[in-house]
Amino acid sequence: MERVILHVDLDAFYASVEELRRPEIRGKPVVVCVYSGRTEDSGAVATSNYLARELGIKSGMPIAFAKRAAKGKDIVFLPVDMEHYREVSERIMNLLEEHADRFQQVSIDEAYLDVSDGCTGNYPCAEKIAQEIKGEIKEQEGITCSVGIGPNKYVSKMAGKRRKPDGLTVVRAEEVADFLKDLPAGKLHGIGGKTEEELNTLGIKTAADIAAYSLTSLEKEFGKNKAKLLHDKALGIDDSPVEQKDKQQLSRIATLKEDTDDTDKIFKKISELCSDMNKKLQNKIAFRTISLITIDTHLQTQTRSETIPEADDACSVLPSYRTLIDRFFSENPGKMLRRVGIRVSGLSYKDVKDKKEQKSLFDY
Ligand code: DGT
Ligand code: CA
Repeated sequence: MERVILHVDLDAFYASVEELRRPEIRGKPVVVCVYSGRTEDSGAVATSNYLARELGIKSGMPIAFAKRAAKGKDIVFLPVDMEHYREVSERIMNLLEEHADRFQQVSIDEAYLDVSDGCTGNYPCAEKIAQEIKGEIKEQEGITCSVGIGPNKYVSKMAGKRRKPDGLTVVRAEEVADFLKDLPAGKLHGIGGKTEEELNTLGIKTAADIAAYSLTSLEKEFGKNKAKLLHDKALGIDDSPVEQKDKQQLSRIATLKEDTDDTDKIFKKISELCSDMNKKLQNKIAFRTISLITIDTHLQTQTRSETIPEADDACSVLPSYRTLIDRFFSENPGKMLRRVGIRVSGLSYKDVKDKKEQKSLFDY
């Protein structure tokens, strides 16, 4: 069966999410930072939006460097809010999973979708799915993504990198060699800077150069395994499957009717979320840890967790949620909440005979 794989990567993820919830910063360069707290500017840039990238501000850069590049310009610096990004990510991943025969999340904002069952060797069919996905993410979450489509995971990833942001790039099996040939070795996913330097000293610069170099000669330089890996990267060969994995946690979040510090109203919302969570658990997934997620009127997210004896009914632990709510307000007197959520983690999957049945758990 000729496989067709999609790679989906959200554009400038943390920055896009911040722009969405803070209309006042839209249209400005935005830099999202992990502040270490040692001094005012110590820490690193997690990501920047495309306007900030034009000023040379990129992921991993020390915040102090970024501030220097930003001097005199109207740029927004924000701290990371991981809890919020995870929440958005989880909703998007659930949406993506519904479009795939097999689904593999690889990071907070990246996933592979194997659509081969419905679209065997049929690229227009896969392209239609990609368009649907882009439309749904834009409509439901207000952000863009870039999609690559190819005959395997590696080619789909490389295709997705070709056009960003909001890109869609299709590389059919017969186009792979041509698509890769002029790329510098270091741009091939999985080949690092050090290997690129070693290749360059052998006069090997591009994917085509690697492909033209005999495997035996490469083996002499790099050993058997790495030589094969380099050849595969240059030729676009990748047999690895899209691996459907069990989820590690499940959550449900909702907006309260009005901002409130009334614990009864909050508890009522939590009870509704527990019933909703049970539809997903179906008595087939047990959990060991519960968390209360609170988002206040200043958009600050906090999480409080408790480890419990294993349970499979989210409503059976409501008394523990009541305690967590009381704890939140005793530690945050005067705060008003806008949104609340629950999370269960430390999951174990019971009586799930095969992956197909497991997938149906998430299909409702
Ligand atoms: P893109 O995909 O080039 O449009 O931009 P991003 O921002 O989505 O970058 P990506 O896909 O490499 O990473 C996804 C998120 O992961 C990104 O929004 C922030 C976080 N991230 C990436 N690199 C770093 C890093 O070096 N440090 C930290 N703390 N976070 C990072
Ligand atoms: Ca991304």
